[in-house]
Amino acid sequence: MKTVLHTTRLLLPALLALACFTASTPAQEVAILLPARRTAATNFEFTLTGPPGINTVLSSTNLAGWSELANVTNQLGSAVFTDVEVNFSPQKFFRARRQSPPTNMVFIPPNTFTMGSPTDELHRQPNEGPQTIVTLTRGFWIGTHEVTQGEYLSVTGTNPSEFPGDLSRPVSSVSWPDATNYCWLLTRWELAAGRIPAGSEYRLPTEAEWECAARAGTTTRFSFGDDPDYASLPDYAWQSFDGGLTVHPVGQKLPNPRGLYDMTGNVFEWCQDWLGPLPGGAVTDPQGPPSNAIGWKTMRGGAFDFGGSACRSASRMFFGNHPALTDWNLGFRVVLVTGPQ
Ligand SMILES: [Ca+2]
Repeated sequence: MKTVLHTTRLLLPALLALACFTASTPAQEVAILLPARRTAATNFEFTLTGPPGINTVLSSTNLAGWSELANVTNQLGSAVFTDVEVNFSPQKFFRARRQSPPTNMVFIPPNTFTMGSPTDELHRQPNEGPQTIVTLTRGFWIGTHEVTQGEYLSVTGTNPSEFPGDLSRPVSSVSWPDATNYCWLLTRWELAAGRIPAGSEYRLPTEAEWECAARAGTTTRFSFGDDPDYASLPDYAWQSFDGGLTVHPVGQKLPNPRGLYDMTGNVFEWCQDWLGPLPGGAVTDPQGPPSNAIGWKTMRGGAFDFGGSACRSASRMFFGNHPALTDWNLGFRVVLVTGPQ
């Protein structure tokens, strides 16, 4: 956990807010609080700048005791937060503490991308359309790798994989409830250890988040191009051309442009959403349909025992969410999000 950069003092004589720096201590270059403008009788607004990540803003009335005021996700280099109770104290001090970046995760900033495949994409399936313009308004962290057997074992105390031995291989044979339970346990663990701020949550990616991360800004069949003859695919994905009938240690193939490994191949990855048609048009922060009549959840990315078509960024597969339904080629990766700002 990093330390404070700047402390801002706020004086409120006769309800006139005045902000000024009183202590500038750039001990570690992580985040800067910039004063500030009054937005209402009780509100005062700050801008936080620095690298993307999660910051905890703390406040104090005496520089001795500090309390957490808000968690702010700095998504694009700066973020704004507002203290709505600033008038309740004759003076108030603020500082920002950047949470240590999660290990083995990559930050995906808010963005707009096209989900699904065009009708002329080679080996396209009908459920990949209509193409939908998706805007994700919040950034999120996503695992660099699929969750490994070692990680799963350390959190749950079990390893259901049908391929025991090397714990650096992705866990599979996990049901959708197993995967979401892992996320819940990991969240509790990391909160208790103080490694993520209050309001943060590990969970499965939505389908839109998964495809956004997999595409990494590309519109081709794969993040490395269209690869019509699948000649380049073995450089990026364990799949039926060279996957054998087993899972492989994570991170051995080339990553996508976001630095994410095995987004194509190795094991399929559970998503949060129920299966349903893509909505088409333009949508914001889609979560999928509210339910699925026969309990299908979506999974993405292809697997060691599937052909290259299933490894395409737009390819959509599905599997039942019953606790007894598992498959040796089906695992997951996690995302980390913070609470409302
Ligand atoms: Ca995968």
